[in-house]
Amino acid sequence: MAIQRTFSIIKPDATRRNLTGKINAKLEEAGLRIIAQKRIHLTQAQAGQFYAVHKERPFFGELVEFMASEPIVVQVLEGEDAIAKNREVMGATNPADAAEGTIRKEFALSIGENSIHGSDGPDTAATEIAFFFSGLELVG
Ligand code: DAT
Ligand code: MG
Repeated sequence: MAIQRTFSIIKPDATRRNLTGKINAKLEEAGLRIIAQKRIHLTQAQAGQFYAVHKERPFFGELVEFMASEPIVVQVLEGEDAIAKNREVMGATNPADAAEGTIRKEFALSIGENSIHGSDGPDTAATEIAFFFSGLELVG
């Protein structure tokens, strides 16, 4: 597997509880390098655009409201097989199903307030990185 880049968000439930450092430590321990990172506060319109793929789902309104509720930390992670590796260290969407040692198992509050986002494939990784970062901000 080649070196890949993926996109990650530390979500409002985690920034609110001051968990950015603990989550970053787990990402780094998994072998991922944080090559870009910034703290931003999305508007509901921006959150809706980012999660547009879920707009028909019953939880969409709740998701958008949550993601715009408080600041988030957006990141680009780089490493061997980074997309799958990041999904593994994140754990299952629902923390009740997440494996021991994963970020969601340790920190998530619920299926909605689940502490972290990670791209689910190469195409979404590229689109999501470009949504938040310019090429100049990516320092590999
Ligand atoms: P993931 O974030 O693991 O890729 P997803 O892409 O299916 O999961 O959903 C995006 C986010 O939407 C997820 O992190 C939390 C929220 N979500 C998903 N399913 C939900 C549900 N059944 N109820 C409430 N929120 C949900
Ligand atoms: Mg997803």
